[in-house]
Amino acid sequence: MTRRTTTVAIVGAGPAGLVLAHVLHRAGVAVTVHERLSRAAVESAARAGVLEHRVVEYLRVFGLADRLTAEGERHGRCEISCLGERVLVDYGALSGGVRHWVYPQQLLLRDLIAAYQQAGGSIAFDRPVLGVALDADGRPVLDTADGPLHAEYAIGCDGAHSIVAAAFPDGADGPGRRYPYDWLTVLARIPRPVEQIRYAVHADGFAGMMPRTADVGRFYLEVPAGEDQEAWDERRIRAELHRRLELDGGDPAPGALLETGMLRMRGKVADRMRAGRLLLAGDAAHTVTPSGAKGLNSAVADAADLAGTLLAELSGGDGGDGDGLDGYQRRRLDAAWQTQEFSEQLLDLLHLPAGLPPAERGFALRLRLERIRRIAAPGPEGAAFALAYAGAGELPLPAMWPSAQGGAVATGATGR
Ligand code: RFL
Repeated sequence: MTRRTTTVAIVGAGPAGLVLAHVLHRAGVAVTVHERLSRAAVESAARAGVLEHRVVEYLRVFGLADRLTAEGERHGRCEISCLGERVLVDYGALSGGVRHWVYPQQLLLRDLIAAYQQAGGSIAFDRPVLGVALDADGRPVLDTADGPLHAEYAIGCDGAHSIVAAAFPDGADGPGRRYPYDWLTVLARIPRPVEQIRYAVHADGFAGMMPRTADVGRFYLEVPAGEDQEAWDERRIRAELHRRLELDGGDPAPGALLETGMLRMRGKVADRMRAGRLLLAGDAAHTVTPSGAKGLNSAVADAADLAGTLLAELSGGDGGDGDGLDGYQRRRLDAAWQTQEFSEQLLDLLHLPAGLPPAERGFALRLRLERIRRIAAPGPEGAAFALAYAGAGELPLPAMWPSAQGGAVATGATGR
């Protein structure tokens, strides 16, 4: 049997794996991508949908944002309601023009897969990687249904239960938090688009409404941690969304419920993203709650940094043992903690402290309203929130690609 080899073996065709594969492949690197699910399953799972400014600017450079920018919507405002007051946060203005794009994750994946194939790349769908070992030289060997695959580098873009992370000799596990609540998630038909993200801070628990497409919206309801989904029938979900979001005639009320689920609220950051020639990107290294819409964006930001760093390593010919990949790990772990901190602040704002006696809820809500007004007002706090929320700045491009803005090539440190 012939020995199967590749330079970079990517495990997982989610946002991190596909962006990384695309950039490396376009630069002429031999890449394999293994995905355990079918193409149809990958292209149909509804998850995130709010894309940061800098992520879209990065995708544009590689011609990966055409459909997104044609069909997606720009969003620069959100509303946070509390004690009957709806506070408009015009983060597009507070940030000096930085806004989100709204485009569902499954459509982005569809575009990324099509573009990768068009560029001559191929993805092994329905092909889980069953294990990863290291040979005598520390090079990864992937166990696949088609036999062993020998690689120079193996990249775990394989989500929260990463098989590549499991192969780290000293483990990758880092600190995590299980929040004292979960979010019931609802995907529903809506009669008109959600014009802006709505966060409702409410005595009975948080509720949220997020845009996805013209006729589909994403809704969230805070429920006790470990809550059984059976406890929430359609009538109860609708009634609670109406009450907590204070939906009125001007709001897109949820129509047919397309999907409901229970999101177990957790945050986690790995202790390391590199062990020799094994590397992690995206959810494989860090998971964050959807409060700040950062999961998908962080995954693409990891992929962007790793693509440039790997290309520099490969062209430097130092066999991958130089500082470059440690630099990737350092920058992206710092970024992961910044993202956790941002999302945690938002969670603190949106939820009342666990176990708060009913008599003290009014006080806690009034304090939150104070903070919401500060975020919405021009000034340092509003600007800091707006810039972090909308994802200001640039992701680093590999040295051989011109910057999206046509200015200097960015190769240095990444922001969050
Ligand atoms: P992904 O997207 O999880 O992709 C990992 C891919 O790896 C495959 N895989 C394997 N393939 C081969 N062999 C193996 N052994 C494999 N093990 C796994 C998986 O099938 C999968 O295709 O990770 P990536 O690329 O890091 O991207 C991360 C984002 O997808 C994620 O952060 C967000 O989707 C999180 N998230 C949300 N984020 C938001 O910002 N807003 C949201 O509303 C939102 N909703 C969600 C979400 C995540 C969800 N999941 C993971 C439970 C809703 C859900 C249901």
